[in-house]
Amino acid sequence: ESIPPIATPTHDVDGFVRQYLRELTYTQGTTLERASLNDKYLALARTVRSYLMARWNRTMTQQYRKQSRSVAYLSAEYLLGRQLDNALIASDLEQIAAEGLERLGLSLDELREAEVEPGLGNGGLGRLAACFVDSLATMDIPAIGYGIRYEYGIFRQTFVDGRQVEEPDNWLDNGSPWEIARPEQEVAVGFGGHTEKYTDDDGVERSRWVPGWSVLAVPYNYMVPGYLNGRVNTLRLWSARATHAFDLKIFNYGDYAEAVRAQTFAENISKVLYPEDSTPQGKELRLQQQYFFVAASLRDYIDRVLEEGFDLHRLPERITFQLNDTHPVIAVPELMRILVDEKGFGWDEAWEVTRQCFAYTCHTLLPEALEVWPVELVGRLLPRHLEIIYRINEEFLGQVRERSGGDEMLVRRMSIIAEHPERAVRMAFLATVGAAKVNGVAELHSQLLRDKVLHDFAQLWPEKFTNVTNGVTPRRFVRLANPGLSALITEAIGDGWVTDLERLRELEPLADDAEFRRRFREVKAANKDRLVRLLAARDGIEIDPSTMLDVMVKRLHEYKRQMLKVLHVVTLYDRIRSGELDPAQVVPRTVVFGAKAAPGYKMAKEIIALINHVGAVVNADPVVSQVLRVAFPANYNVTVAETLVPAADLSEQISLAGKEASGTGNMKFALNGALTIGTDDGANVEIRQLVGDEHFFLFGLTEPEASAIQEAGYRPAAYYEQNPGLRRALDLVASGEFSGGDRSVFEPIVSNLLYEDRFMVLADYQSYVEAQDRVEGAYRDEDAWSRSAVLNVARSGFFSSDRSMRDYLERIWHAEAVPVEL
Ligand code: 26V
Repeated sequence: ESIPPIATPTHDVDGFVRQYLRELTYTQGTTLERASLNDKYLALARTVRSYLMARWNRTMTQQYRKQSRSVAYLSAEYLLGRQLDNALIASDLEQIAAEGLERLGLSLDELREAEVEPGLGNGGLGRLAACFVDSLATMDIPAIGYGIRYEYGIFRQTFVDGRQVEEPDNWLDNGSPWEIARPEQEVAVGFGGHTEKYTDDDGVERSRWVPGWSVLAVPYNYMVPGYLNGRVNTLRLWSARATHAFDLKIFNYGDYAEAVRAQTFAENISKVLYPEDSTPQGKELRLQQQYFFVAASLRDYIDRVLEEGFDLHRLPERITFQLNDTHPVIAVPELMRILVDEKGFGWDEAWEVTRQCFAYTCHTLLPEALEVWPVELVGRLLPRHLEIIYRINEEFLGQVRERSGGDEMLVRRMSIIAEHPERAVRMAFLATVGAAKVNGVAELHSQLLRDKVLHDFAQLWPEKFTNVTNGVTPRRFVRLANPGLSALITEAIGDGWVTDLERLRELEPLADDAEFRRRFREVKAANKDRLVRLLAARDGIEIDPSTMLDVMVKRLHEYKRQMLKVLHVVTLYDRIRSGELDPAQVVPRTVVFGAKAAPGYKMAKEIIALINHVGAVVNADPVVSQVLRVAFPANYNVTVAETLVPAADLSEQISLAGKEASGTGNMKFALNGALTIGTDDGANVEIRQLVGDEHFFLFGLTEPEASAIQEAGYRPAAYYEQNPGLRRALDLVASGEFSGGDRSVFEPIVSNLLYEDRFMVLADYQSYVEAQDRVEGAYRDEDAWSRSAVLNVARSGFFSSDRSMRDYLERIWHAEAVPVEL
């Protein structure tokens, strides 16, 4: 007898209400009268999830049946943002949910606010991974994301006396309706122990690893719904559990405390996201995390294809493992170990397969951000992997010697093992050797990788290197974040742009339509009002929506140069106070900062304190505050970005040229009609090329100019001595003006700028201030400004992550869309 399929709830208000009450009653176990806000939110999340469940099941069944070529994205970070809103638009339920809830006396907007976003990433790299999985699902590409289910995501930031204080992010505390645990699919991951040689039954010498301890990796599946299509891909995040042997054996000996200690030790592995992008090395737990999720993911994927009877010699025909930076690079020796030690492959055939299965994306240019792991640590934690890395290196360096006629300097430079300051594995080199393709994340970045960071490798294998410029998902960052602009665009050109963002070009003629510009300004004004309400309710910050909104949001790093923005604010303050500027002549502006500093990054934390202190003085000044205010809401995250970005007039992208690999915030702002003030860095270069010089405020040194000055010997104090405006601004900071008269508070910042200034803030100061003066002039002509803003929107379609995915598919993955019927 066949069992009738369980029907998805009907796609109408009645069906929605019925399902909602079912969830509230039977899953949440409560009633409308008694339900807490969290109960109501959880029932809503599960209701929306139930509409997507059939798609998810169909996607998985089909993937199993068709065995299509697919992509596995390996990333230690996914900065997902709230799930409910995205699930609502993907399933076309926004309207129905709003009406259904209203019928029950509930408010969709209120329930949305109850969701704590999963902040399983630090910044751009993690958010990029989230955009990519969204695009893959929307484009019907068979893909799986693998990562770590951190129990605590990126810390919650608060300010005490203007200084950053970190609080734990308990995002799982109120329940997690978006995940499904699959404990029966757990896999064991070994660590430590030793390796041994033995002779197998055929008389062949082999090696094997005997781990000293192990932990279990339990998978949790998250839905990744495509936008209005039938596909729901999977994001599979691993959580660490102690093996049963681990705790029980000790427990049975009667040592309860020791049993708990062992359990805690094992489970620490997925406890917390590392926010320490200031010190990438030296964290043993971090290497454990990396191997933990990579080993579980490879095992998971390989077991699945083996179940089909698939021949692992053909693995590259089925899959590309995309390495999101070096964090998952230990996958290269892990796949070698599986093939050689476990599956009996010969070394050469295993290497052939491995090399073709991986591709590597590099996300940085800063030398100190390139991961290296001490050989001592790798040998202790992963002894077999270290042997394999040595052999990979040996064979690779043999090739280098042969090709270079024994150039030993070159051999040392290219070695996967660094000798100084300690013996360490250079993960970016291992990735480059082990991958079929290596890409940077914007044109300039990819070029600098070829010319500088990985120059020797690009000489050896020019065809291996390629570029894929980053992108952002238009679903979350336009359709969802900016409903007003979305409606205006759709009214003008139809709704095809949401999945085909180049169609925004059709808006170009409307930039010359006065009525369209007026409506565009209306949308911007409404978005500012929305931001005013958010900041008032969330932070008790008051801002004036009639002012120019000048926004700098991103992680706090010296190379991103929040300091330059502060010096501009101080300069405006000084010019107005000294009478040089008549406040009546100044375009009123609100400068908004959002930034978290790595907890151990001292200078970054000092800069946060400075921003807050300068803000307090500026905002308290009766004259200056008429035209200049600073707002620094704490705990900037994806949710805040969704309200902040659509409200912005001016986007600050002011890193020192050659330091920001790409940036992705820059793209979000342009797509939402902010104009950019920026350097010739990262994807700014491509944004400016596309929107046109007249609609972009360029300033600062170019990368070659900055490099040349550095090589000639950069002396920041010279700029201070020669530039009166700069001198006054820095003197003001040094004088204690912003620290209650205490000159010692910001002395380290001032000294650093005068005597080191690694990121050339002083060299770019004058150019920046002049560009800001141009911004003022331009903003005074409201109508011309909106014309530029509309053109920014119309010409930024290139920055859709759908386009990034097409580039990866063409240049690296070679997978095809496999539609899943709705
Ligand atoms: C940066 C730094 C800078 C200070 C010293 C230590 C350190 C360590 C790591 C990093 C960045 C790590 C990789 C990363 O997050 N890259 C970002 O990736 C984004 C997505 O491709 C890209 O848009 C950003 O430009 C890039 O910084």
